[in-house]
Amino acid sequence: MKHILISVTIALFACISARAEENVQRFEIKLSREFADQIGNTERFEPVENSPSWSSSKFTESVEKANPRKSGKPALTQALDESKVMKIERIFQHNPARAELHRKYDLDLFYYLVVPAEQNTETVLNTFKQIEQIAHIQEVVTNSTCEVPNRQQKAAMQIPNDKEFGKQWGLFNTTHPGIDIGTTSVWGITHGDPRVVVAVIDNCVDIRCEDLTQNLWRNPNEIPNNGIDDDNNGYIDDVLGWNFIDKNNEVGLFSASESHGTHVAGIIAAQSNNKLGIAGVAGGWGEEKGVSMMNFRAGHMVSETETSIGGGYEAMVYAADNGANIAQCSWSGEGTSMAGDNAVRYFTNEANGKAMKGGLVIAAAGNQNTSAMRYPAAYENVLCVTAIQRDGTKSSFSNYGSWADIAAPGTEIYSTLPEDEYGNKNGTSMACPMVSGVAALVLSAAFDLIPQEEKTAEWLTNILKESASKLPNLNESMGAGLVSAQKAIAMVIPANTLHTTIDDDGGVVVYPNPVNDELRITNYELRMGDVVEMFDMNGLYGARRGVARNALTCRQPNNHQRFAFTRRNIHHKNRQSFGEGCETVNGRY
Ligand SMILES: [Ca+2]
Ligand SMILES: [Ca+2]
Ligand SMILES: [Ca+2]
Repeated sequence: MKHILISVTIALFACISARAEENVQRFEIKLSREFADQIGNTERFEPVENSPSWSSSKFTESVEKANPRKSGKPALTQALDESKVMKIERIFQHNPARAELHRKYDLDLFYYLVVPAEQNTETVLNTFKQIEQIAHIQEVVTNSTCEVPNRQQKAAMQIPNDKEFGKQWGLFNTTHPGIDIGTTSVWGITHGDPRVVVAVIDNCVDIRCEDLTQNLWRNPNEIPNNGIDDDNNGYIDDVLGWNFIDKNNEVGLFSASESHGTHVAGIIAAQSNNKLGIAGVAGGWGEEKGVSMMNFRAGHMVSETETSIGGGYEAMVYAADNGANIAQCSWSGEGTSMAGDNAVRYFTNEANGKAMKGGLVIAAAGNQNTSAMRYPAAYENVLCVTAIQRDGTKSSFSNYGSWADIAAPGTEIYSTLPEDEYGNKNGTSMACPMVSGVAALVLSAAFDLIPQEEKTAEWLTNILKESASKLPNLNESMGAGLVSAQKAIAMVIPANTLHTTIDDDGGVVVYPNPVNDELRITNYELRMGDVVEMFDMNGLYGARRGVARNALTCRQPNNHQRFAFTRRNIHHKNRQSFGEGCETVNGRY
């Protein structure tokens, strides 16, 4: 029973809702199509005022019309009265602009049934299973964030400055080279495109954080604060996202202790290279914007160690309707929900962002150290993310199993916290946004390169899984391997689009780095002392690290020529001018 109570999310104020709804239990119901068409698009139903009965309520009057009362109450009215149902409320808000699509996925059929806690759960389930207008009923499943409580978090907080990047082993691992997601290898190609929208479906995000403000999504067709739903999407004044807990447009920080979403958001798109705090995986570069983050209040704290995501699937449908292509879900629950399953299919097929056809739901595997499936991660078409630690082994808490797709750093992950703080967190919650960030980088690199129709959830999933790095101490139950931005981007930008040019000093510039093990320059007239520069991890840190990182070797076409792989800042402002002599380079993987 406890897990039903804490999933409750509907009330005027979040802080009140957790308390006010402790005395209710909630069910997910799916109406029959015929009945739903009779009652129309109404968002919410309640019993007749000043009466405990549903007789003659708007919800039941259409039943009566269809099945005229012979004697006594119609069965549905009787069931509602017997179970003392307090409220019936749509799960997925009516969206006039996409109503037909919502109908195709049955999203208009799902409602919450709110019942007093003292009602017997089994009796309620059995009662409504007999009602012909109710096609499906189940208890509401609780989804909680996948963060492992970190008792030392406060001690780990540090005042941010540019040097904090050194703490982001997940992006650049100095103690175990190669056990990271390889973003530094690709930031010269893309650091995130603002046309790619990632929905950060989480408790809340401190949108005032200095390192986060630049990359926030804004609804381009909604005029703020005029009380009008300008873009006709069903939500009034939804400029920065939506609050599915309080049902209003207020997103942002609600309490400094609700730090989960802020930490997740920073991992994906904290502003990179701004001399401040941390770098996001797809957080732009200085004043160049990274991917756009759509924000929600989709959950709230229920105890110091538990945050319930009660509005996760509602936010997923909003994200699908308003331009997102990635649904980033660092939360999970142990049961399936029919409404949730439909929401996932809707996002996968119908998300209307421009970066791909449909979208990809990316979800945390959960932190129970078990192979028992968690959702949404275990739904079909959802990319399930497990967590590893700095040495390339499984994080002790990470779930695993045949349903796992890919691994990412999830232990001691440094990111943004509310009110411009920074600190470590642990969990598959932290691994998941690493993968969402890399997925967003892939979509950014592919935005103008590959037709939208070809870029499906399956396409993106295959790229991420096929390019993942196999780690010796990670077995298949953790997924295909460690997510690799470097190898994923290489699959999008094939070797024959490599560019070479001669820079001011006469060195040959190869861009991007095409090789894992060998670079062979075949028919290029090189001069004595020519320098080959690699735009890669070796480019950013080559001087310090040498070129051994990717086992990079060079076969010299002529003994008289000297090759060197030297340090060069990968973010080269003039890279657009590189374009000649592609055929002179053979990169081999
Ligand atoms: Ca709107
Ligand atoms: Ca408006
Ligand atoms: Ca930063």
